[in-house]
Amino acid sequence: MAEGAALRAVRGCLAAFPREARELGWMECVPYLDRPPSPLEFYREWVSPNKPCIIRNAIGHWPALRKWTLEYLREVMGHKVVSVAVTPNGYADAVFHDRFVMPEERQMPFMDFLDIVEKKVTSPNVFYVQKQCSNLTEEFPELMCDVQPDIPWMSEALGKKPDAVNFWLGESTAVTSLHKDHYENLYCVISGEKQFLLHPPSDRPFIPYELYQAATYKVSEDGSFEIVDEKTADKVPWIPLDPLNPNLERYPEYAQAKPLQCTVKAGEMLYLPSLWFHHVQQSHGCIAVNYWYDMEYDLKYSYYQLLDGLTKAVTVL
Ligand SMILES: O=C(O)CCC(=O)C(=O)O
Repeated sequence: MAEGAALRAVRGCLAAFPREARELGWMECVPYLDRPPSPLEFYREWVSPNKPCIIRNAIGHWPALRKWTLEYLREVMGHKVVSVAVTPNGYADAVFHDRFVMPEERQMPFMDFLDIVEKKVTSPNVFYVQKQCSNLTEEFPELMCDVQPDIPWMSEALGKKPDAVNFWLGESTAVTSLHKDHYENLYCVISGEKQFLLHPPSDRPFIPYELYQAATYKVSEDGSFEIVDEKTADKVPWIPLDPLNPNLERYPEYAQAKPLQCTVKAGEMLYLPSLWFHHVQQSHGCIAVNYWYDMEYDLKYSYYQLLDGLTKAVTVL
């Protein structure tokens, strides 16, 4: 076969793949479970087939559900200095013009952050406690007694403990841009609600990535933000597309992708499987805790790497 025909054949296979994968296991919406499953059942029905679900009555016994008001958090944590992501537009870790821009990571007393969330103080900027890297255990250890250090049935199902337990609290204007990672993610909403837009890993051929110079927002003397390039030579691959308002002229393939959308309410837990693309928004002052369990680097991972590699190869050719 001539090279051009071979390339067309590979492109055809990649374009057909998301639909074929969907036909095998598509869900119109994210299903609900009424209670936490047994470890074996959870592994068999959800982790192994890499399917999301929302689990009710899994965290109803956590004191956090009753205790964690902004007032309570102020009382327990107010004087502590914590890391807060600050941006001019609500997008931390996202593409802005021709850069991949990370937030200013500001160290500030938690009570100053709460003043902004509660609108006691106004700021033109957007603030989000979203440090990840286990910020709940590292920066908010006083709150650990109100939740659990791990989710026992998940730890048993996977045969390991979570790599990170994260605390999330922010303004409604703070948005997490579309991305994916290698965690089996149990996302628990304590108060307010989170809106997720999800794509299965099989949608990869329709999801654009581009390479960007890494940069960070820095506040200047006059309070305005500048974007300062990182010194690293490596460019960052990131998704430039806003799935809520996709530029289909620039990324026409995305029109064929079919996102799932769901809202996770207080007391509910979303199982967000590894390698799923996710875009996240929240109600103002929403409080959440999530558990990142590292995925198994098994055949599923290798197949995804192949899909990713082929998609990149036909995009640059
Ligand atoms: O809650 C968020 O804003 C983002 C969560 C997320 O992207 C993650 O846990 O991987």
